[in-house]
Amino acid sequence: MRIDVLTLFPDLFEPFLRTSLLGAAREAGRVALEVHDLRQWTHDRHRTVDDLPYGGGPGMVMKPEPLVEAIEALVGPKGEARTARVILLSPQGIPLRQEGVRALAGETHLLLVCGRYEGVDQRAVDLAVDLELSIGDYVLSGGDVPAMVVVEAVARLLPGVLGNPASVETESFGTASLEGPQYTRPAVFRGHEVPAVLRSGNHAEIARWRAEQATEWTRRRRPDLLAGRREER
Ligand code: JCQ
Repeated sequence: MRIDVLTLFPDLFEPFLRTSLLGAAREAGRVALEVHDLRQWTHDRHRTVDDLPYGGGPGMVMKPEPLVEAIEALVGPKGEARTARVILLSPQGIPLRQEGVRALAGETHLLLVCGRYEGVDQRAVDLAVDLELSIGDYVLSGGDVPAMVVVEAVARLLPGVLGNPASVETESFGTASLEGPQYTRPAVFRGHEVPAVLRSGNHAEIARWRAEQATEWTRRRRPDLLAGRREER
């Protein structure tokens, strides 16, 4: 799989892409990741990427020309023939869930576009973007951190990227519920014991206890995840 990122802050991605999971995935040839500076596609002396909003209001809006030129240079014009999925990270996007991450991991090529300022000229979105995604109902100052979230969530599902693929199967949202509590040594820490069942060696009992805990945590903390309900909020 290939993932390109288009950003005003390419330096933000360097240490992230060198981290263990992604660094190893890249070296093993599981994923080709490239970061592109949007200012490469400006033509003026000041390398301008933003301008005042029509109709007034606070802040700035990203100009359409550098964005559309960059996207078309990297993956071609929007339409049937384009094989890459162009994704804008934005609070106005559709919420990203694990099922969406799985769908993205099945694509061959993603281009993640990182917006800044108050947003992107709508014509650039209409002309060049396939999909707007949100990583949650809060506002950040740019799409860079959301793009890293997408890269990490997708990359760890690619075949051969995780050392231990079983964890992909059993983890939360693979099962539509939260995981319960986890413990490691020591058996007693500051007077708090690890639940005896986990030290019993009875694997059927352990599996049953873990399933109960998972359901209980989900009911208490994320009732929206239960009963297969997926409500608008
Ligand atoms: C993504 N949840 C929050 C901020 C404008 C496209 O225009 C903008 C993009 C951003 C960055 O994204 C987020 C976000 N998911 O803040 C402002």
